[in-house]
Amino acid sequence: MLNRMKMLSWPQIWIGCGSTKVQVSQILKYCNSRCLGVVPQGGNTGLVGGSVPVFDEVIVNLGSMNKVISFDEVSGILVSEAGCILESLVNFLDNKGFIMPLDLGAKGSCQIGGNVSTNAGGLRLLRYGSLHANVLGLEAVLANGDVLDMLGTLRKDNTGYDLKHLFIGSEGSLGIVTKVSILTPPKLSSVNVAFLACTDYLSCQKLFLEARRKLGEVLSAFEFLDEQAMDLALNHLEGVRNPLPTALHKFYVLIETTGSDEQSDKEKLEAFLVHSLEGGLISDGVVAQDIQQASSVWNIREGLPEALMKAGAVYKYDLSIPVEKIYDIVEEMRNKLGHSARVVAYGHLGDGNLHLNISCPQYDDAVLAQIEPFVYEWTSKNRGSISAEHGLGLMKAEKIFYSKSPAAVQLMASVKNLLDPNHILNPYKVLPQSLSFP
Ligand code: FAD
Ligand code: 2HG
Ligand code: ZN
Repeated sequence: MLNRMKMLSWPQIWIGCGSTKVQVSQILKYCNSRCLGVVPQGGNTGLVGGSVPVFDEVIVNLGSMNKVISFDEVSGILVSEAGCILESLVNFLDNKGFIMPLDLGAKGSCQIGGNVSTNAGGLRLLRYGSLHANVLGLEAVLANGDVLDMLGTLRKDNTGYDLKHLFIGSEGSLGIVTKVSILTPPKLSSVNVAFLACTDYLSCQKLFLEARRKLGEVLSAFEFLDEQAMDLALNHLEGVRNPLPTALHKFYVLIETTGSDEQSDKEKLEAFLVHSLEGGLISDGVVAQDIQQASSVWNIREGLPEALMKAGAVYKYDLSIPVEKIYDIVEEMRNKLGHSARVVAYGHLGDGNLHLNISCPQYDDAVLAQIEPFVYEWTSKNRGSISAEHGLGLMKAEKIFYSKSPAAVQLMASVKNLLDPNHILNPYKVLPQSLSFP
């Protein structure tokens, strides 16, 4: 179906300064008329190979479409071009007294268009919800070059099907997102970060329940890492030190609260910590005393993907699992693999999202055969998702049936066919090649 171009290197189109949807439209019209594959690309930080070409597709990078279009200081609604780097939007909003509703370790490189296209989760989803809740509108260019203006800025609009949701999380397979309108929360003055140790996973789980009960509306993040993850951070990240250095604990939990009343937020957190210590849920802990200490605690958690990359080869899994079962798969995997690989677990415990990483000195088919399909079958059997927040991209496209029914996948294929009948947009990604397209 696709025309292969005889090229020695990938054709890349950097949407240049002052570029517009019209140029994106012209590129897609041209490629569509010649059945040339196109890879939409943002900051290229995706973890499933969605933003990289497989053969000779044209790369359309949105990096230079990086302007803020408008910001409403009353409603907190931000409208920007898709190529804005997440961190630059964070800085823009900081000056206005607002924050982005999402935050992730890749914020210095990823783009808001990439975030929307992957429906990125990250470190604040627990508090502010997913991008399906915060994106109010978007503009997308379809495969045939048509510009679809859905750039609404309304919180409520029930007129017909809400088509923007098709583009949130479809990983560039249905259109190129060129503009985004997003609801941003006000920046609150009191932020507290605690780093705690637990002796077993059940305590982490109970601690989460207690945190929801006792910290209520101020709870803004609940992240966890295990002993192996901490060990990796200490060995591979520069300038990282253990805030609880007396011993290596089995589990660590990072809790952040964000509120508007410094004294009452602090008191709430302290009461929660005393209660958790007395109840035996935590065995040790510290509360960051200033912004430097808070960011050094966050650096441990956010630095884990980098620590893994430095440690050698890594097999990465991003699983949604009911919170009470999250650590079962980690232990089963450790039993299976023995000493042949290192099983490292961390993630957004508050969202039921485990990042299961299996680290080895080099890639090894024998190790992989022990991991897959076991990890997918286990997740499917426990009604989890084989991709909680990273998407399917190229690496997981064939695994979709572990999490979606054949009927649902077939309907996805029909939608793809309708919007991109020549299948030029991000070929080989998201949907399995085995699929029969109507
Ligand atoms: P890219 O990697 O360039 O692209 C990702 C996908 O979106 C591709 O399929 C691409 O074709 C498509 N795409 C990009 N831009 C557009 C566009 N304008 N229109 C249409 N399609 C487009 N992810 C999380 O969910 N939570 C995390 O906490 C998190 N932390 C991370 C930490 C690190 C250190 C790293 C390296 C990655 C992390 N990620 C995380 C993964 C990644 O950063 C996110 O998926 C991010 O949203 C990708 O944005 P990007 O601009 O880099 O997109
Ligand atoms: C995170 O939460 C990212 O740090 C990356 O989603 C997860 O490295 C990973 O597996
Ligand atoms: Zn994550």
